[in-house]
Amino acid sequence: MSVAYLGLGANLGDARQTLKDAVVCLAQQRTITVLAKSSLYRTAPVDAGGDDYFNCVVKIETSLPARQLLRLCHTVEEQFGRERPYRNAPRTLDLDILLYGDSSIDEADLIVPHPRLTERAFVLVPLVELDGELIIPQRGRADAFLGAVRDQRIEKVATCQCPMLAAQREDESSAPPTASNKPLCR
Ligand code: A4P
Ligand code: MG
Repeated sequence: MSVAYLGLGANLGDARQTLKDAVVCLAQQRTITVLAKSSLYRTAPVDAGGDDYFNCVVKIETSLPARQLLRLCHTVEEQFGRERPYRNAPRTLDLDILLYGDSSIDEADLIVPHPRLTERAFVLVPLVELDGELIIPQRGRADAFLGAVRDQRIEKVATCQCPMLAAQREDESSAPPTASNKPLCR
């Protein structure tokens, strides 16, 4: 079994819902156990156009070798309607292998740790949320790179869009949540 971190991103269609569904899809794979999921973030496109992205990171345990995990990621992307008209095009779902144990892989179609991991707030912030002391092989602590990406816009958003949560936000300025109006979800 290996522990890996996957980055999820989307900015086409109902991107927020897609990320939630994609995490469920990953959790349903026999070869994957989802150990932890970061918050959901709304992020400005980096080196890309189109709408804002939604991004999150999941920590998984998997019986798959890295290459087979990449193949599974591509299969899941396809199931969510991923198309690749040009580089960094808006996408319904992108699944990247950020880290695979402490492996360093440098092959034509698989580079781990993900080569642009330390340059992107949309990856670093959720990674550090999951593990504040995370070490990136051959690069050191993940949180040491946060300062360099602080000008990239990233905002935590609620995973749940249920009416109860929306109502609570409207009420928050006037009355603090009570046991009766506190939502069960986050
Ligand atoms: N590939 C190599 N290594 C990996 C890896 N560790 N994980 C190869 C996944 N794939 C890897 O991937 C292109 C090729 O990378 C594949 O053939 C695969 O074998 P792709 O999924 O077609 O495209 P991609 O993931 O967009 O490519 P890339 O180069 O990884 O793009 P980036 O650098 O990840 O940028 N802004 C915001 N706010 N949020 C985003 O999610 N994403 C991008 C994509 C740009 N800007 C963004 C976001
Ligand atoms: Mg990708």
